[in-house]
Amino acid sequence: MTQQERITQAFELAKETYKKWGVDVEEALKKVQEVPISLHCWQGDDVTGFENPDAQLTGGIQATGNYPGKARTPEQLRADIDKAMSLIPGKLRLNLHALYAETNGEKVERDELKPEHFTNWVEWAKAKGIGLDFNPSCFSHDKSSDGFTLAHHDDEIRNFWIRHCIASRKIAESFGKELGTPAVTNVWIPDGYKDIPVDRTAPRERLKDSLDQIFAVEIDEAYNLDAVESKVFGIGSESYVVGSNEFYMGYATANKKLLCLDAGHFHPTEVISDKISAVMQFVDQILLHVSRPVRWDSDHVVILNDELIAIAQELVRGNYLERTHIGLDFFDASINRIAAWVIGTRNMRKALLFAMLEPTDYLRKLEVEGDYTSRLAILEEMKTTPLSAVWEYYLMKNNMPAGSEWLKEVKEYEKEVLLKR
Ligand code: RNT
Ligand code: ZN
Repeated sequence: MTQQERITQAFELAKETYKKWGVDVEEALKKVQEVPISLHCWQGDDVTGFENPDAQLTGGIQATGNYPGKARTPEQLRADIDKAMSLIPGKLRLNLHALYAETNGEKVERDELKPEHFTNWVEWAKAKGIGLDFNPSCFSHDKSSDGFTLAHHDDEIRNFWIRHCIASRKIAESFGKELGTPAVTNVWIPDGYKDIPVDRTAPRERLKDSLDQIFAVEIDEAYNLDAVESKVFGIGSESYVVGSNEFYMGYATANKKLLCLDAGHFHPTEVISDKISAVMQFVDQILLHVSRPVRWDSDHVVILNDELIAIAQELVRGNYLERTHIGLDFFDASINRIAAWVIGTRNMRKALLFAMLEPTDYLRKLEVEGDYTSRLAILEEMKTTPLSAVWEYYLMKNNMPAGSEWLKEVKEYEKEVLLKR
């Protein structure tokens, strides 16, 4: 039996199994293919960017490990992303940070960045037919060295970061215009205190004012959508973070902005899967930073664990996919970086497929009837349905190597390209 025959046969059997549950597999495959997932460029170089190759990553985030072969030039990074994307099925976007500007060796301050510094990225995205998303980079910079940016007490510094965020929104607007799909621009800042502050109010007042100024510059939502990302703590800001959940929840609701939920930005037993349906009552759209915190906001590669599945289930069951922008946010420097992208992004897509292969209406009916016994039994049953047979077939339809064969390609690329850097 050829591999193709084996995969097709297993798929046909799986289809029968799902049919018994009233699930239309073909429909799920069509739907899952179209959900955009925004790949984060920063997994490729440990959040270094091209502004200063020797810059220290600051802002309370950390990429640990020194696996060889990280991308050091825009060309290398794009080649690595190309490689990763060639192994990830379904619709993708790329999420860029301002740090990834190309300035031809010229020093351009962050508040002076312009769309022209991203021309190569736009041309690259155009050629691939994908959209771009964006982030102002409010860290790894002299003017953020005391841990404050948009909430800084010094107006000169605060204004610098305000100008950077406005410049970033304009760059994102140009992406939207050029690529025909709005860019999501996400504002995340590290501002906070290591130890217990005396004044929790003033920094929050300043942050609110900064955001008001940033968003006062009108940009058509057809080109750019603004998101704000909260956090509970960072390394060096353990006691107080200005942009907390309550702060941004309030801000996004009051100002009709997108709320970004990062899986690693809450207390360790809190999960974002439970927050989706809550915040969706008050904001039109959300951005997700799908990540995997291990004991802290460690940004491990996303695996197919309970929380990832729960996130996907919430999006599918709640019919929230149209109002959700799925972005990834992890950076592991201890393993092959391309493999990290492939594993994490495939898992996000696989979780969505899993959620789409669920007999949700039936489960809902059991729930309403109060038959929680059957609800639990069937949810457990679904965990061992032949998802992998459907997944393999899906990969084949996308002309991608089956099973873990993609790994051979990545190892080959490592030998031929990464290790020669
Ligand atoms: C930091 C935030 C933020 C960053 C990226 C690089 O805790 O999660 O989203 O990870 O912008
Ligand atoms: Zn994040």
